[in-house]
Amino acid sequence: MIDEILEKIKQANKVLLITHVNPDGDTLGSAAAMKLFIGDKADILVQVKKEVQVPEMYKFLPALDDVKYLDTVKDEYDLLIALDVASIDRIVEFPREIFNKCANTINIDHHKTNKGYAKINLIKGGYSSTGEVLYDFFNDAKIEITKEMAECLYVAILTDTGCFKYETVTKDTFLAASNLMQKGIDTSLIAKKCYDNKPKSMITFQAEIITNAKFVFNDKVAYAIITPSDMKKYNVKNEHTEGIAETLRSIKSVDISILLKENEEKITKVSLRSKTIDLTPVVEKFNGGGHKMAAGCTIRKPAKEAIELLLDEFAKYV
Ligand SMILES: [Mn+2]
Repeated sequence: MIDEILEKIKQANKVLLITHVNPDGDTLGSAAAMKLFIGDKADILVQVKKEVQVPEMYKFLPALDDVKYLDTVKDEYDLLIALDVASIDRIVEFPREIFNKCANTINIDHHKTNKGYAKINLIKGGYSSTGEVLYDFFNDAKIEITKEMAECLYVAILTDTGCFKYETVTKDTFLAASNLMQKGIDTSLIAKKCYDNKPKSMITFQAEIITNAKFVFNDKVAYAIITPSDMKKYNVKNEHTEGIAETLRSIKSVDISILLKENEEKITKVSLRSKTIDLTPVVEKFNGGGHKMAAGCTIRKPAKEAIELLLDEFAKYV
């Protein structure tokens, strides 16, 4: 499999590295590391319009200063590589179209729910992050990980493990982090850039959303709803909702936290977090995916109706 992937990369004239919708540190860090390895013939696709830009907190990553956006990407690639993209639904519109018709597609991921939608699928279900999958890939392929690549992989692992907190973390994850640190990266500075670098409006916005959260099933389940008017009131971007579900889960009594984001079309994007309950059977009912304790789905109903459907499901568990 590794040789096959290397061969495809070598043969390709132009490579598109696809990150998932609502890009996070894992998908962006993994794509950036891959771009640094492949070089000039590779472009990274960030699935937002150009005016929205790469999430501010990840702009410091090497290789993310010049990326393609949904409105600037063209059909000019003979190899597409999806990184950290759990299902084909996490690629939208035009890029999904070109992905489906391209003869050479690769899917590198760590989601257990990934069904292997590409021609070549390197999926290590249960790994901490796609960053760790790539770390193994580079080592197995005897590709030297440079300091810049190490920074990207470290951000991928750090952010996808909630700072090495989640149960997906193994001794190999720490070993990978340790080896990446030996490349000379400043892990303390990276953590500050990822976590202590938020705009004031993000925190005041989140404070209001959290204040209005609801608690049900004896405070075991917490949920918060965000509407387009909330977003406008604080003038925040999509990425500024990151962390709300985790904050609600950090409450002692809460096992499951749910963040519902309703858009202008009354479609609701749902992010779920749990402490002990496996979320995957529930999100799969709504065609979503993810991990046991961090998953998501999209429900084509207003948030108030979506939460009723979800609570009906969780009534069976809590
Ligand atoms: Mn990931």
